[in-house]
Amino acid sequence: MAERQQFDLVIVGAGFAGMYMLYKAREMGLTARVYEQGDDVGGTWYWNRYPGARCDAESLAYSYSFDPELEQTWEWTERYATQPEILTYAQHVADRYDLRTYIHFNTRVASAHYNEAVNRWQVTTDTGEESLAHFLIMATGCLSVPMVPDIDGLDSFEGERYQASMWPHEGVEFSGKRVGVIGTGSSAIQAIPVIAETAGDLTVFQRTPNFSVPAANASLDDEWVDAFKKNYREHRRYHKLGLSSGFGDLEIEPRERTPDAETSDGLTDEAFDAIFEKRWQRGGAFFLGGVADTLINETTNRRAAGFVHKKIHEIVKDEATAAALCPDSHPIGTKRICVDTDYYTTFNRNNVHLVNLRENPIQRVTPTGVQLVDGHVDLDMLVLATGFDAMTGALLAIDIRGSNGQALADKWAEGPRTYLGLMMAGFPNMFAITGPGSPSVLSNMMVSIEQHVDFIVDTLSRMQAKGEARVETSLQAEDGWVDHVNEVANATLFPEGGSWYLGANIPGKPRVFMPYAAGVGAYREVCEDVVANDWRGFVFS
Ligand code: NA7
Repeated sequence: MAERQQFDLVIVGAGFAGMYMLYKAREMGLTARVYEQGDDVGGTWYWNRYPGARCDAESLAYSYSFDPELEQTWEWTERYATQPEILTYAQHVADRYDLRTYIHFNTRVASAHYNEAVNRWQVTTDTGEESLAHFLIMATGCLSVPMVPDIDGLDSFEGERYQASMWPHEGVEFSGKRVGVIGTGSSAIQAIPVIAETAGDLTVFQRTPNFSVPAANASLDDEWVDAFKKNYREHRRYHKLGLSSGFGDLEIEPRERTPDAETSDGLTDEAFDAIFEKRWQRGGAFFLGGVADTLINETTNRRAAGFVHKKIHEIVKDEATAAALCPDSHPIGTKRICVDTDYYTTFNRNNVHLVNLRENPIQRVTPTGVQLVDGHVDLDMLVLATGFDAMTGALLAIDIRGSNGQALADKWAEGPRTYLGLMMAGFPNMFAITGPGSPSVLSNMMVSIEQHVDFIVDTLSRMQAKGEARVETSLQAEDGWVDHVNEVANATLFPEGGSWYLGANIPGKPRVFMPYAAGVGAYREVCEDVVANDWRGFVFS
């Protein structure tokens, strides 16, 4: 057996979570090793290089806040940053803080077993490395395990085949080709308009239509950015504390993003539409926040959905295509709302066709295309934009065992259970960054990542100060938190969405609403209260 290297921390993943954790660990004088599957930093922004990939949170908000100098000197060029620009930013951060020295790339963690006798995590990798870590930090991302659909004959396809989230680094040529895209989630909705520009012919295979709102993306104006940056600290404060789930604010003056109305009750159709029209024009996922109870009140939700349906019918010329693009099987916002550039108008192009799989399902993929119940679509290229095994997929892909050899997969057989999304009872000294049970994917991930890392750092500092060697959460605290997360979710329309938030996109995955739906401000208050009460729910020894 190879000699085990010893570290204070082993961090799994070198995306934005792993990089910030590493930075803070170094600042504390701790030894750390990061293992990363890719050959560079960036996590989700390293892998997701499909055409049109960009963030759906605004660039000035979707960035680290920990170093005021970094945020002042880095220059974003567009309201919503493209994947290449975000990746360049991640690389810049790695260089600026000299992080690469501590990261082993092209290395996948295979197992992590807690050894009670020595109070250490034994970590093994697919490259044969073995290490012993006092703390294990899972920075594995919420959307990092691609979902490959179980469609008959998929492997028989003889044309080019790509998964949106595993896009080739050298790029892909569409011109003149007959391209098929399966899926109409955020990835597809970003990719379809770009592919359509050069493809000879594009067929979109849609099972469930999604709600999408215009991004109103634009180049950032230098003067505007300078004015915004004068108040950057104050903007960040709103992102962290506000109702806005940590997303950005287009305006120069920092302020809380508030809804235009508390409820749709008593609003005339004209007044209701005026609220949403303003937000439609302004662009972005803020659209949904027009009326405060959109995700709670069925009537408000139905009216907001109706507004988008009207927009789709106004934009898409072919009546049958417009009708097929209108989502009618889930409340708006209960699947992640998409933010697009020219998605609906793309269906007015002569080279773009929509196949409504609900009426004409896929029977199988053939060597030359897709066989539908009614007809065969000949293809040169097939793009799978079919999503991810979200939130738990990456954690469960590693053989993680806690006290008494308990496997995380067994503990989570009925769905994920955590305290605050940070720790799991029976898994001492192991933290998950943006784990299930925290705001994570319902928030600006940067805000949530920084908050979790800061919480972990505070916990480690406390342990250093008190000479404590082990921290875990109690079953009681975990049970209470799981009940609370469910209670919050059940007070909303989210559970009706049939989304990946619930695990509903993965056959056999337990249906549990995984993120914490109370918002980043409320969640931060809970965490601060936990710390103020001597880390209530955590047990130190
Ligand atoms: P999503 O949002 O999970 O979308 C996946 C899409 O793929 C969705 O339209 C699915 O339809 C479709 N899908 C999945 N399996 C199939 C099969 N077998 N046949 C036809 N269609 C299928 O993933 P994205 O990557 O777009 O976005 C994920 C997040 O990344 C996004 O929210 C942003 O946060 C970034 P379904 O709805 O299941 O009928």
